[in-house]
Amino acid sequence: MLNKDNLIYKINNKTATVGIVGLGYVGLPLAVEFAKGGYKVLGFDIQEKKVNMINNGENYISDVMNEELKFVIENRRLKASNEIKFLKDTDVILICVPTPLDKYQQPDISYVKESTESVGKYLHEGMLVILESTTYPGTTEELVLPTLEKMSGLKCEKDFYLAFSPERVDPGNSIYHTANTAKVVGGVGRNSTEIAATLYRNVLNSEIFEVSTPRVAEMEKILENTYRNINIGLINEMAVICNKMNINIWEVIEAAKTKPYGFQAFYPGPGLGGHCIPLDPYYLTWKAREYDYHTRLIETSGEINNFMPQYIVQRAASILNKFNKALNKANILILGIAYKSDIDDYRESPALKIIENFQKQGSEVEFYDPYISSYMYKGKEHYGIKLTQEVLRNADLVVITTAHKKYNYSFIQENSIFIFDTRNATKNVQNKDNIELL
Ligand code: SAJ
Repeated sequence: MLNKDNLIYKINNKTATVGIVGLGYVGLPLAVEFAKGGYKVLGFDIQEKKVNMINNGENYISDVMNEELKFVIENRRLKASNEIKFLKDTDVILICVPTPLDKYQQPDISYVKESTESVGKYLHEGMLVILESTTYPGTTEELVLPTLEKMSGLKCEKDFYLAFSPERVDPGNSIYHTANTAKVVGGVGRNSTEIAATLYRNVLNSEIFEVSTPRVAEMEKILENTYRNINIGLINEMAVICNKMNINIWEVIEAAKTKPYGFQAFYPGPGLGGHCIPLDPYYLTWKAREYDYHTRLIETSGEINNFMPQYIVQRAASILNKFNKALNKANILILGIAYKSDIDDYRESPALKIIENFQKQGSEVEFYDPYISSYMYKGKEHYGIKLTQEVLRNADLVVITTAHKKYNYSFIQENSIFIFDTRNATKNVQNKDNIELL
């Protein structure tokens, strides 16, 4: 077991060089953690702009502390490159590339495939490879393993080691981050699991939970995010029903939360954003077809969540009706582009679809988001405006789509004709006469 003992030795005495492929919201925090933990880290990203920013100590991920990035760069613990050949100087490689869906809601596994092929080119004896990207159960053993063996001529579990360990980055979460969130690890064999677990135990101060195979680890990640997707779909459906029955869904949730067991609160909203929750379940839907199984619950939840942006505009239309106004030519002010509060990420944000739906009805739409001054949507750049008393007073309807803490909700309430609050963001505002909740 020379390779295994040798690699464990290098991991434990921190002489192993760690390679991170993909320096996004998962890869960069991981690179900084390993560098802080005393490892030499080589980060790879295809985007030269990111590579240059990192090497200049310029941070672009809000979950990474600026001074920590500067420290590891200045102390030469971390170096970024867009030259994949640097992988030959590594002992451990973590693949943290995107796993999006294509326009048919089918998994786009091309980033995983391409990065695996790049790793295969430089794979040498005694290396450990870990895939962290959320993906369908079976990816590691059916795609990554054969590609690495074929390209290198090496044998897994003998010459090199391979595991899957799902990332658990919750963008904007001030309590849980890379270093203190439990990590699940599933190796292709006992040796791979042991080595991968040893690696994470050397740098994270959280539980490292070992499972028997990569597909268990792949499936548990899909379960985590499908659980959220389904429960958000449920609460969105409850919100629609409660509105019809003139029941305040937000009060219902607060009441349900008094149950100390067996209930976790989810909240309705304008739709499902982000690059994980709306997408990951469809990796399972796609794979399940291979087993002649149709994931009805996932698809139904998706239909409900995808309906919400349209529903928001329907509700806005009925509010405007009360003022004898139509959507057509109405001035609509959207507060919030980000897919969730207090972050600057608008991937899959429902606000983008809501704006498009309003515009299709002839509304004049402006937006203000303290974190996002402009956004790209369907090839066009959309620019926000400054939030002033005049802008608020000119809006026939203000729609709160993201509950950023930075908004001054009293100022907004005092200066708006009417507000449709899809996030219960105005819960602490005293005067609610001109506010309607989702
Ligand atoms: N949302 C609701 N109601 C809720 C919760 C969320 O409408 O009760 C919406 C949010 O506004 C947002 C979307 O769902 O548009 C997704 O929000 P999220 O916080 O569930 O998802 P992400 O993508 O920001 O981060 C998640 C992580 N979130 C949490 O665990 C709280 C976690 O599921 C994963 O670690 C991460 O995605 C990932 O990378 O999979």
